[in-house]
Amino acid sequence: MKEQLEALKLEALKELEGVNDSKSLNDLRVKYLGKKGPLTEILRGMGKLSNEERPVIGQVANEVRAAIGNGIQMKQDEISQRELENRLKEETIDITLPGRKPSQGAIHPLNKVIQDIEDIFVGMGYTVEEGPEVEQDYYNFEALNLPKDHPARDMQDTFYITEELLMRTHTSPVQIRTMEAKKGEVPVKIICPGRVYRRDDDDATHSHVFTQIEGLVIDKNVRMSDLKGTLLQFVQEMYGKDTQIRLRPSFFPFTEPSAEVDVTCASCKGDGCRICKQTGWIEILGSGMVHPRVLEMAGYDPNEYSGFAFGMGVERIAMLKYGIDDIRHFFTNDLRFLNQFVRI
Ligand code: 2U9
Repeated sequence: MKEQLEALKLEALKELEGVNDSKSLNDLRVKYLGKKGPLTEILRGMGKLSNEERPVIGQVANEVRAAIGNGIQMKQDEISQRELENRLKEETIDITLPGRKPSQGAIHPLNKVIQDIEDIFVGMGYTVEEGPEVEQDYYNFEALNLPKDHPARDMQDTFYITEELLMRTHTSPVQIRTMEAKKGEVPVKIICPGRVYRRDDDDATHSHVFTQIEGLVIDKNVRMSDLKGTLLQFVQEMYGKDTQIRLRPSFFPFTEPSAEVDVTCASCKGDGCRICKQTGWIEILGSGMVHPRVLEMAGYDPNEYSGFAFGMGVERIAMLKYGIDDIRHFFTNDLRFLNQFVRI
């Protein structure tokens, strides 16, 4: 029986040499050490041995089982190590491959220009005020000296919601609301950015929705020269120190006197070109001294206080600054357009 056990050991260890994967190794374990294996069979027959033989054979059987078990364990370690190495080799990541560039967002050019204009006026001591886009007739028209029969109230020009409610046609109602809230207190020194709406057919230079920034200053002794100095400071910060302005007489119902403001053409430096229609000047602002009736309606005594106001279309300012030829580019969100402004 001892020889039988030794032979079994040799046979198992020999077969083990040829095993190279986990499944065959497990098959071998079942074959030699399993319940139906030869070793179990031999051990089961030990009862028939004499008392002298039993411990000797028992010891040999245990040694054989340990030897086969150890061999299997060593093989298992070897296979596991090899399988791990193979997996690591297959799963290696090529860190030299170039990565995918994440697309980067940016501030919309229109918002950038609004921020720039706000910064310039905040630097001059103004605060920024906002108000509703759906507005009452009183704030949009009546309080701005545009009485019921005024042509600017025409259904053709304004988006009416009801007889008394409309989409604001300018940001001036924000100034009226601010004056009302201050109850005659001075100074008023505000700019009001926001979207405004006009019934217009859209083309390269017109949009039925666009952005305005208006400004208002009210105090004692505010004069036309204050308006002119303020606007000169603004355009020189916006377009460069060598920019000049000129004021042309104009008419608005809410200002008297009123003036349109031109800047020297940055493209031709005043020589005349296609952009300034050969004049050397480009119109960018409307302005004037606040009409005494507007002051009075909002609670400011025109004999004690005066003020100036101005308004500009932000898209137009941005188009001139960046050489954009179509206002619709601001609203169509074409990435070929927007990507040009990622780093302005
Ligand atoms: C109050 C009093 C006066 C605001 C003004 C303009 C002149 C003006 C246009 C420029 C281009 C509108 O965007 S645009 O089409 N604006 O010409 N706006 S004075 O005057 C006010 C505002 C509020 C209480």
